[in-house]
Amino acid sequence: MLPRTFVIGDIHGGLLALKQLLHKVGIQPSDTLIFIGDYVDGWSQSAGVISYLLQLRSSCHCIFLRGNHDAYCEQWLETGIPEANWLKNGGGTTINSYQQVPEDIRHLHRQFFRELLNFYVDNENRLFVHAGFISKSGVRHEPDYKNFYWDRTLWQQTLQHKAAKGEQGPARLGLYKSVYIGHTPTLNSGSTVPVQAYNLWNVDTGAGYTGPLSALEIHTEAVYQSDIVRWFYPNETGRNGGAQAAPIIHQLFKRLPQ
Ligand SMILES: [Mn+2]
Repeated sequence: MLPRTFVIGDIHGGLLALKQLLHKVGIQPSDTLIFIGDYVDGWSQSAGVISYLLQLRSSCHCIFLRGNHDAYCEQWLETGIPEANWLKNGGGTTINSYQQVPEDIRHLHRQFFRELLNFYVDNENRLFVHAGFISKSGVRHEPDYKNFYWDRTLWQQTLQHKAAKGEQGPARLGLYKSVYIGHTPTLNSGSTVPVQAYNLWNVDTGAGYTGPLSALEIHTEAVYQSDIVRWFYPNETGRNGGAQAAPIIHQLFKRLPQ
């Protein structure tokens, strides 16, 4: 089997779904896993997700990107002070998940968060970044590193180009062979599977809300998915009250026309 590289979407505390997904993938030591970020906030196992990811590094090659939720959690673990905006965005579930976590483990987690990458460019000029970037000259010229985990313009502009049937996406996409992001659930555009537009892939299939967790193998474009993550946590609401649950589950695994 050729070496495989998987991009894995936003996990948001859904450890049970992550374990199921990796079981379906059948991880080999020769595999590379690129995690797109947002490991925490949502389901009740955020701290457990981080401990699991730390262990996973001994099974295969792992690359961990930084999501906006991870940046909040990192700051809280470093200072003990949670940002108000974090608490409004699911931080409370993460803080709860750390209640029984002893200091020596927290120390390892701080190290994990510190070492997260804001972006990764592989040796074939593929870009992996949690949210996006705005610089016309590429990620190494980005005016504010927070854009890497907060930007929504790259995804929104790409969808606008697609809606207008443009031959190309935003010019900055052309700087890379392909670009992989998470951050904005594909559920928002009616899809429960990773969405490709031009050379941009969005692999956040809304695991924190009412979607599954997804892995995309970048050479074959094969998609692997967990079950709907909320099914693993029947007494929880995840990142919202599940208001979208009915219509989304109805169209489970239906791939939108490209
Ligand atoms: Mn995000």
